[in-house]
Amino acid sequence: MSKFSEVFGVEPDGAWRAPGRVNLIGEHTDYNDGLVLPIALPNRIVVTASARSDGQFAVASSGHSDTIEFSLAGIEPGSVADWAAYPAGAAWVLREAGFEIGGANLLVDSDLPSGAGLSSSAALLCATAVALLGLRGLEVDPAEVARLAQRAENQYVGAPVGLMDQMASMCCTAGHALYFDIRAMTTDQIPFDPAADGLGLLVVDVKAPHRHVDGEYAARRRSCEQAAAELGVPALRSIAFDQLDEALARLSDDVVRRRVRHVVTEIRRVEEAVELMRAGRLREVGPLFTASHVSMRDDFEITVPELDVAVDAALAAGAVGARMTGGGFGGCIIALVEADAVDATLAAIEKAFADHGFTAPTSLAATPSPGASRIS
Ligand code: GAF
Repeated sequence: MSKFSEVFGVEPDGAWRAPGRVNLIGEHTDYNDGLVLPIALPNRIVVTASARSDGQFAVASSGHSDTIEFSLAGIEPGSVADWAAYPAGAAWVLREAGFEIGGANLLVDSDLPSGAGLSSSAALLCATAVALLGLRGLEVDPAEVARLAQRAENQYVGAPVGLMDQMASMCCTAGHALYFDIRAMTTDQIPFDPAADGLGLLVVDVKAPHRHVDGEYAARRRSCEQAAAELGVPALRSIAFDQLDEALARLSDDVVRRRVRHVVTEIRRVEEAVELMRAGRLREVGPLFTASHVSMRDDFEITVPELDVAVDAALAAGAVGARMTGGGFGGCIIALVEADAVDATLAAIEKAFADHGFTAPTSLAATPSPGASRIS
């Protein structure tokens, strides 16, 4: 008997998957109307589901023993807590947007580490949303599903995140990075094949405990909004790179000035990275990764010692570039390394962690993978 029929006493109608992501470059730029360049990971969340006609939801997970139940009519922000808030948030946002989703039995399964900054929250929201829509045969544009998932995370879960992670989970394609311009709401698929340049992309989970993540993320976002208001622009994207010095001179607070410098230079780095990748010069993207990390360490102040030690160790071992990826305060680093140096670079990071007395890091395969889809 399948796990699904064991838990719910019926056979599933289908299964849907949505992946996690690593962002190649463009951090904390999404909520500033900027540019991002994520790839989707092979690691994903799968939601197996059957439709119900009674307007009730039952949600179970292979990682948790309880089955959580709620009714479609009764879901309001705050009504379902803990991990089940994500599937409930997806049902809530679809109901709010007017989709007839009825009820459902949902079984969540994941090989995406949570708390590693690989966007497991967005993947769970997206996987649930595509499952609930798919059960009813409702066709919705992937970018629209991403926006709905972001709205659920902002308004139901209460996390003030931008739109990068949901777009990565919905819109990435195999073998490509997703160049997403948030202001224009346009996407472009940029071929990403490090092996073709004799390189490898190493992703390392530094296993750092997340420290004050939510509060710090919201504080960075507020600083950026405050700076945009002071500068009289709708978002920091409106400050062109060649206007940066003039804009900085108009800001009174040194911390806010550094936050702005990160965002404006980071958006420029995304443009430069994409130009280089389009020209087949991936190796030259490495120094942009490293400059991005320095900017996040010194100006945006979102790194932790484990992230800095991992980046420094990768660079000392010969990586062509390395940076933390995601929201910061823990999570993962990425390093662009010679293809035959992947293992040696990981070993150098492991040794540096042992020397510092840090928890041993783990690594992940980062093959650029497709966005959300039905799998059965
Ligand atoms: C987190 C958020 F969810 C994203 O929206 C983005 O801001 C990212 O941090 C930083 O680039 O993953």
